Amino acid sequence: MEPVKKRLSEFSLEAHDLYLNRSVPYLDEPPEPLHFYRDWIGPNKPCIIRNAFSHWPALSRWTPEYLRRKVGSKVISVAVTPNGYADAVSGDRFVMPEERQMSFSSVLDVIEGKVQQCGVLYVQKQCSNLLQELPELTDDVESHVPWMSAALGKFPDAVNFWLGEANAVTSMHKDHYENLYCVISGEKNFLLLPPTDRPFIPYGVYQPAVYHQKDDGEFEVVDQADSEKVPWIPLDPLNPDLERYPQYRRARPVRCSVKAGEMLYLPSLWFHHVQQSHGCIAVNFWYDMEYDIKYNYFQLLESLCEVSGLT
Ligand SMILES: O=C(O)CCC(=O)C(=O)O
Repeated sequence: MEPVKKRLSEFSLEAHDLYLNRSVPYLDEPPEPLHFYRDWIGPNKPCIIRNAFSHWPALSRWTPEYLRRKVGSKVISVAVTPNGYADAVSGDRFVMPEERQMSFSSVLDVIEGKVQQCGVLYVQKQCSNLLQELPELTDDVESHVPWMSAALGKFPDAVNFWLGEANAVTSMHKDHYENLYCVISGEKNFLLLPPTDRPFIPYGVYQPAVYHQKDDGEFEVVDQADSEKVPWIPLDPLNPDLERYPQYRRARPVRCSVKAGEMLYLPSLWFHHVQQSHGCIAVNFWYDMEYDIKYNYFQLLESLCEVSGLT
């Protein structure tokens, strides 16, 4: 193995041996801001925090009946796909969902099995959709997480609302956000990989396209001819094609299940793949990462992967 490649692989193994946990640890109460910065944000390690939002009315209020009453008539953006995979590689395309405007109650009709729908629905628009599209629900949660805002010295960039069917999957990717992911009802299953496993994670560059459901219910894939190609991870970590991507054998994914009332701290630049129980509801907070500290470090890792041909 060439020296840079070899060193990158060793670096990843050392990170696992020296400071990463084999499973995601639990904290039993919300932390002090300084302690959280020192123990989790700085070292960039995930953890699950219990009792961090037990005071939110949403935990007991957000039943289908309450949501229908409060926001049933609101029109919201819903991602619709034939197979549950929005923003994912399919063949030689990076395919995004059809973004459909639907009333909240018609989404609930599908989730509750009252109406059959061809295609998979996921309310997942990541533009602070809780504040933008469902402001009537904000009194049931908080607009930020006070100890996180204190630790980082800023408010979140986005507060997102998630509600989806069991087969709605989020394909593996990473974000430049410190993510506090709160499950209100149901369960989310995360598969996580640290940024130091980057040498084992394949990337390709794909023509972007969007799904479109035709009048007969069938989906077609429509190329976005004018858009630039998108770098994305073609590998499905649930069923990795190791013949094609043998380097993934060396990756060490960590799985965790985040249950109602629990909050996952998902550090910036960690790769994640997400599944959920049917009708799971979650709210998450994206705090922009600190570019000068973490970003430069992981950007260097990215550049080394590129020069050594590990893309
Ligand atoms: O809940 C999901 O399906 C995806 C969450 C995610 O990717 C994120 O919060 O960055």
